[in-house]
Amino acid sequence: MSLTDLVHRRHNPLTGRWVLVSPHRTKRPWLGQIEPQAVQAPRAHEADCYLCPGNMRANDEINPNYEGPWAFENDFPALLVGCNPDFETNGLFRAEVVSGECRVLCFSPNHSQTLPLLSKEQVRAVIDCWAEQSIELGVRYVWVQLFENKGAAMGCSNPHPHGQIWASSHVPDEPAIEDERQRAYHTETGHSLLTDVAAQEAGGPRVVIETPDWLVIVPWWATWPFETLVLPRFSVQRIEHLNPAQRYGLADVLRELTARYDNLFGCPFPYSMGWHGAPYLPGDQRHWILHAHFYPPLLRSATVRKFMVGYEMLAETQRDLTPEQAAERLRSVSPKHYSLRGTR
Ligand code: H2U
Ligand code: ZN
Repeated sequence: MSLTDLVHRRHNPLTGRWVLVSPHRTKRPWLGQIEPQAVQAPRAHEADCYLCPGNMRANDEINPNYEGPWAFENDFPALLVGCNPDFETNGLFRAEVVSGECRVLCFSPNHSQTLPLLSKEQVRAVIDCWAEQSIELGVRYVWVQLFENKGAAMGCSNPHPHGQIWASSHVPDEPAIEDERQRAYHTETGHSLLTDVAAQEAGGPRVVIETPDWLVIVPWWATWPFETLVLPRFSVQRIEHLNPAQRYGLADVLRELTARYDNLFGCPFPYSMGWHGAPYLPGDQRHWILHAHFYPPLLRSATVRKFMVGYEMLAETQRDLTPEQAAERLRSVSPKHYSLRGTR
């Protein structure tokens, strides 16, 4: 009997959490391929977009006529530089003061070009920008979170392709758990946890993209239906340590992954994605392996999403589609974006 026939739980070695898998529920008929939606394609420049070059932002500043990726200080930052630490906490109700900076990173001046529609050179420039920002902020902060929120379903109101960068004086919860788990695994085995995961996954049923340097998998422990993990097949701790060839390779992998996502339901696929590299703490960080998580909410079509509610909020996360089935679907769609069909 295989796991596909059994209700089971899978363990996430990166976080220690479990996910409940109920594969029998996917025996319901699959609605099949959904045609691309007839939505108005955005223009290359939108007069009312606060991220387009030459336009005005909420604080009356005018954006420069930038030509490549461009980062600016978020006008409504969630973190502030150097707060006054002089305050008291009491008993159970602990607190700690946090200092940080938030930036917005436009991937390109073109309002209509999401990651899969950018050229390899342009995505490489975004990777370079992520690396430069990490170097600069990593000098002052222990954690630099690079991320992209894409689509209204993920609370992103502006379709202009952009990400965010939040740097903080503390290591936030998710990376703190990953740090602890990777460190414990390294101490116990002498190996890096994610290097072992990549080695075990290569050529297997959860692979979506495999190149000599990179692996994209629907992880064994995925909680979102089409969640993926981007893993290097070499030891690297931070994005700024990637060499030029590894960056070019990664640019292609990101373009292909995001094109496959869009092709799945013929729509701009919403997701939150972000990079996890070693925290900027003193000492050996050999236990860390740089990786990116993609968390897309869609389940069955451009409009049917998974909600993390009820059992998920109160007990543990649950999924129907197995990670192997999700990987199979992502492999079965074209690596070429639907809007580029007919082009070379
Ligand atoms: P999303 O990626 O979640 O859509 O956020 C866009 C960010 O842009 C958001 O954090 C910032 C918001 O604070 N922003 C500016 O910095 N200036 C503006 O003029 C509007 C929005
Ligand atoms: Zn724009």
